[in-house]
Amino acid sequence: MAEHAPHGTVASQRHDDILVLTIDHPPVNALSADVRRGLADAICAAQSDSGVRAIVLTGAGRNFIAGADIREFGKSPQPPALPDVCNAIEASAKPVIAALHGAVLGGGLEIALSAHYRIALAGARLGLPEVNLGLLPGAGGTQRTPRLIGAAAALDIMLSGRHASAKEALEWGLVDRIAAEPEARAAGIAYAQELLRQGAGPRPTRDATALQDRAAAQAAIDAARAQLQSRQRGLFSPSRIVDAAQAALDQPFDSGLQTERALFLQCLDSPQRAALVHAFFAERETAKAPETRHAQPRPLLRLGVVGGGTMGAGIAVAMLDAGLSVVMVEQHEEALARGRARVEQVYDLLVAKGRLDAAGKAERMARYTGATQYDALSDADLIVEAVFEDLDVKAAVFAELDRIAKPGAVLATNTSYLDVDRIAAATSRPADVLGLHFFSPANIMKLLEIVVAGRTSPDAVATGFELARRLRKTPVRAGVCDGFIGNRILAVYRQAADLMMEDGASPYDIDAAVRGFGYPMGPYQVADLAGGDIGWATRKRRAATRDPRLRYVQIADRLCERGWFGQKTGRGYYLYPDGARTGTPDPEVLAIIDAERQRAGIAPRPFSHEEIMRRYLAAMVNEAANVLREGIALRPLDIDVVFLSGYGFPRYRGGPMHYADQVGLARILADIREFAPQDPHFWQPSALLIELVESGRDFASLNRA
Ligand code: 3H9
Repeated sequence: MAEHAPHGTVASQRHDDILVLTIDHPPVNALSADVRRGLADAICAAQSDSGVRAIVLTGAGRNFIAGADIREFGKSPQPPALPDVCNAIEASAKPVIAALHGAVLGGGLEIALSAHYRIALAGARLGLPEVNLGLLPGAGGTQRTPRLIGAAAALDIMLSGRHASAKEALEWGLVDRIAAEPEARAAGIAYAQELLRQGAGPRPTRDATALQDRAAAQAAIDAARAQLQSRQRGLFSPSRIVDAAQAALDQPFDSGLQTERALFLQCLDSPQRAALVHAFFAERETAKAPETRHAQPRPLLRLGVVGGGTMGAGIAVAMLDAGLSVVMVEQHEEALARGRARVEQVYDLLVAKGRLDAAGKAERMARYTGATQYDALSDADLIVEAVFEDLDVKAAVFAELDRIAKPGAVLATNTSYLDVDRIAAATSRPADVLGLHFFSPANIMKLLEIVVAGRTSPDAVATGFELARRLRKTPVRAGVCDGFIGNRILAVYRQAADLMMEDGASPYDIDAAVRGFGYPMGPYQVADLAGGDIGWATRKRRAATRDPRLRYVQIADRLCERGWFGQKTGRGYYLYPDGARTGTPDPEVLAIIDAERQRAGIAPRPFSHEEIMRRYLAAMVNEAANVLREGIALRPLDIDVVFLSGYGFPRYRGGPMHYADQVGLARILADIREFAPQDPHFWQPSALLIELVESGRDFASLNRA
């Protein structure tokens, strides 16, 4: 066995007549310029080394290669380009074997496809996730994949961006075999030795023949194109992916590569690519709150949930799914039985859909315990209270928790609005208290606002982030205020929508404009889905303390007074005849709105979709700037992640702060000043927005600060 001098991030090592090239570029072996150069040099050198008969490519650490280095996008490109490295690998006169483990993604899979043979460990995950970043596979992936596995499977993997298992990859023919060995390097060497014994030579993927049935391939491409409109609404790169697949069918390999390059560069330059890459890094950045750098999380073995309602049950399911043990406490047996039934219902549905088997359900339920006494929580490491949203009720629960919880237990309140400092004050240990704002359904929604109160200790905060990591949630640190980051900003842009509705826009126009921007639903569809009664109760509770200078739009109250709470009552802003899930516009609602306008003395005026969105987003961005200025959110990217993962903001626009930077903060400020004369109290520009515009800065500059 001979050691060669390592090529920077690519180490070469001889194993008899096999050259093993190991990409060693933590954390994920991304294909940065150094790695590309190292690979290209080593492949080139191997060609003239008479002692080398075969080459094995493998990755050090947990992954083969996670793809191109995303941090290089938007910077000036450094040679060699990845497509050239791939071509050099494929052109090798000596057989190249890719030995795959962990993540084999994007450019990483494209490297593997340029090799002549592929062997994968059983746990490898293979994918072309470029679409999630607004891109297409740009190093031959769109040309080699269909030639190797056919157009239908190639389009599936390229358009979904999903990670396929080694087993699925084998079925498709994306890999040649699954290794018996536990380690990729050894598996690669053994496979190379076997190939050499058989006298196997290079087998370029460009010559693969899975597109030979042209009619079948064309049918798959046509079907994918037909689905673009419904499945990939508003996105730029999916249609380019289909174009590239068409080129794979129509053009010789080398011109197909050129077409792919041109399409890739279009995607690379698109604002969607910039927004999606921003979202990718922002989601990783939010997990790094100051407390997580300096404090250690406390142990998290036994968890408790107080309350078996929709939220409590959803939180329990999220914990059980993460392999944790949960004790649920309810006031009495009946309520507890309902809580348990809610948990079971979730699993029964999954079993019915074939996504979970009976054993999986039993295994989860075995970690669930119910109790009607708080004492059952005495050895819990972390307890989440999820009872009725009322300060007094919650304070009473916390007084009980204070009595029974063991020293050091983290006490969390799942509240969407309430003052966590006051809840903490109900205990003798406010340092252990924090807010964990889950979103409904709690076992599905990714966002978790971690609300840090005035006296919460850093290690309690770190424990909240650790819980989020275990539950696979996207955590965002928030400070205490009414509604924290998300709901506080939501209240303001919802108010902007209500004002427009009273001034002349119909709820259907507003919803259509918001959907047109890329949201899955408009605000009135969301209201109907959530149920109008909850908001109505809150409004009644707050009536006495409402700022009299703010215009109060009463339309929602008129609907609620009629018992029109949305989908669950068959009508709200929309009609839902016979339990329909999609609503139809309701002329009676329009008549009620008209009557309200008359009562308020407003002559309705028309609103274009463009104006609706300008107002909706200006209100959102302005309040977000206030939230930042007050330190409720630490950075603009935290706000972006809240809206992307919890409020349906279109991901390809990067979140409200990224979007505002794209539009230009000066323009947003000008909009607010233009709207202000009609409603000066509502449209008050945030001091931070003014400051940024005057100093020529953007929100992104605060992410770097
Ligand atoms: C592409 O390949 C284009 C080509 O077709 C054509 C080119 C011409 N680059 O997620 P984690 C960082 S496009 C740079 O927390 P996990 C990440 O930011 C690419 N950095 O770990 C984080 O840094 P930090 C197609 C990257 O174990 C750290 O690594 N590929 C990249 O939960 C750990 O990441 C993809 O889209 C990268 N490519 O998950 C795959 N990837 O510690 C993107 C990660 O400073 N990556 N980082 O915060 C992933 O999906 C996940 O990171 C992965 C690991 C599954 C690999």
